[in-house]
Parts: sequence; C-alpha cells; structure tokens
Amino acid sequence: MEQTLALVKPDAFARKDEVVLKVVSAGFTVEKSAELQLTPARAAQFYAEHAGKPFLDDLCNFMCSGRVLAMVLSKEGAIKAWRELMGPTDSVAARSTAPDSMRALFGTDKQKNACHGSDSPEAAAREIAFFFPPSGEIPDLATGAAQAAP
Ligand code: YYY
Ligand code: MG
Repeated sequence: MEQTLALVKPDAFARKDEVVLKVVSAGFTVEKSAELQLTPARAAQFYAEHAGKPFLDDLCNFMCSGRVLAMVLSKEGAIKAWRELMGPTDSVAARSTAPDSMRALFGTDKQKNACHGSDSPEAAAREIAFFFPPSGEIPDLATGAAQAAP
C-alpha cells in the first residue's frame, strides 16, 4: 500500500483532531503519528528543495511557530489522494476551487495553509525517513542529522 507523509502545520495544530477525522473518513490509515516542534535548521532541511526562494525564511519561521503533527498515511494512490484532499497551495484559492479541501477549511493564505503532503514517491520516502527515522537512529533536533543511538 502506498504511503505518504502528511503534516498538520502550526496554524492548524489546534484543529488537528478535525483534520485526522477527515483523513480517516477519506479512507486513509494513519500508520504513524508524532507531535513535535521543529527548529529553524530542521525546517530548512525539510524544505531544502526551496533553498534560495524568497519565501523560505518566513516559511521556516512559520513552521517553527508551534508544534506540528506528522503522520504516515497509507492508501492506494496515497500520495496523489492526500494532495487532492489538501487542495491547492494557497488557501484563498482553495476556498473557491476546492471548498471541501483541508487548506480551504483550515488554512489562511499561501503560507499558512494548514497541511503538507509529499509530492512524489521519492519525496515521500525522504520525508517519512525525516520524521520517522529507521530504528537505531535518533534525529538531532538542532542540526537535523541522524545520530546512532547510544
Ligand atoms: O507542495 P505545496 O505545499 O503545495 O507547495 P510548495 O510550492 O511546495 O511550497 C511549499 C510551501 O511553501 C507551501 O506549502 C507554503 C509555502 N509557500 C509560501 O510561503 N509562499 C509561496 N509563494 C509559495 C509557497
Ligand atoms: Mg511542495
């Protein structure tokens, strides 16, 4: 069964139970789940594909403004299905084009948009390992590097 990495971002964390209810109603299985606080270095590592973009610093600050809920979701075609349930990046646009989507319901704008979802099988593998490293590795919250367990 295909897996994807989903985040409930800090702006929607207070409504995470509503998000999870919709996730389960849409037929996803929550395989793993963790609530955590990102650091700026770790947020920048997560969003490495956006290095050099003008919105990156503000995005990383926002991602560290509170806790996030990280989940591994599984379903047939989970990557595309979760992107569809999330809706378009900009929550304002989502409210006109995908009014039932997570970003329409729980987000504010193109930065505070409630959720993240992997956009390819390669991204899903990387992002799942980022939040749920293989056993024996403990992520260093300051640098984002995986360390061997003592
Ligand atoms: O994959 P998705 O989250 O829908 O959008 P991306 O283009 O990958 O951007 C990642 C993240 O960056 C987006 O969820 C919000 C933020 N962002 C922003 O703050 N300002 C923009 N102009 C574009 C994206
Ligand atoms: Mg993206």
